[in-house]
Amino acid sequence: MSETHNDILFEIPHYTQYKIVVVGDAAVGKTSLIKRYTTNTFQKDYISTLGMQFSRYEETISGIMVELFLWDLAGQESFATLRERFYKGSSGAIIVFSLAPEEIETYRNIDKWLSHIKEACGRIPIILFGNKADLVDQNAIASSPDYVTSDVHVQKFAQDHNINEYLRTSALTGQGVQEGFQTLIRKLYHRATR
Ligand code: G3D
Ligand code: MG
Repeated sequence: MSETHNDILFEIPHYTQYKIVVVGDAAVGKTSLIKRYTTNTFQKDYISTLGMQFSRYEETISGIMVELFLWDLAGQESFATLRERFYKGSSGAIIVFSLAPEEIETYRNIDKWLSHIKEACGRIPIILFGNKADLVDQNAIASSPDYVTSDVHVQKFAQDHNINEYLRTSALTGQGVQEGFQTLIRKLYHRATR
């Protein structure tokens, strides 16, 4: 019986490190999304963040060892000095807004977050999360153009603003969270190795 030994010719996994900033208005779910991604649990009673916080997280994606530093802010982003420190060295960004109808202004404020990112980091990959998708009729926003945050409008907005991708997410159910973060990480990796 012959056996091939190809299985021992594995490639040593590449190691890489990224800082990712997660931005968006207060209470859209930034901290919950980071928690969901890094621990896969939704904690209702998370310890609220003061100033900036970051989580360090390691994982292997497609054979690549990735060390992630996920940063988010707790409402004091108006201080320019803090902002500079917060954004410094970011490889990529996630902008979060809330799909909840009463939080529609969080969608209108994306422009502000985009300009902060551009100012501090230039052009880096950006993914847009429409969070709290569990609170809306997703069939309606996916199929009908009648809502401000209908997929068709948000996707157009994303395209017009050089945002790489838009996903509906929920930190509560986990919908889109894994996919969203990993889409960004893959984008960063391919960008770095091009
Ligand atoms: P922030 O870090 O952007 O400020 P948080 O936001 O993660 O602190 O979340 C703000 C509130 O929204 C929290 O509620 C949290 O439980 C809730 N939340 C976050 N993500 C989701 C989601 O996907 N779906 C739903 N239904 N709620 C979400 P509380 O009541 O603790 O203030
Ligand atoms: Mg927070």
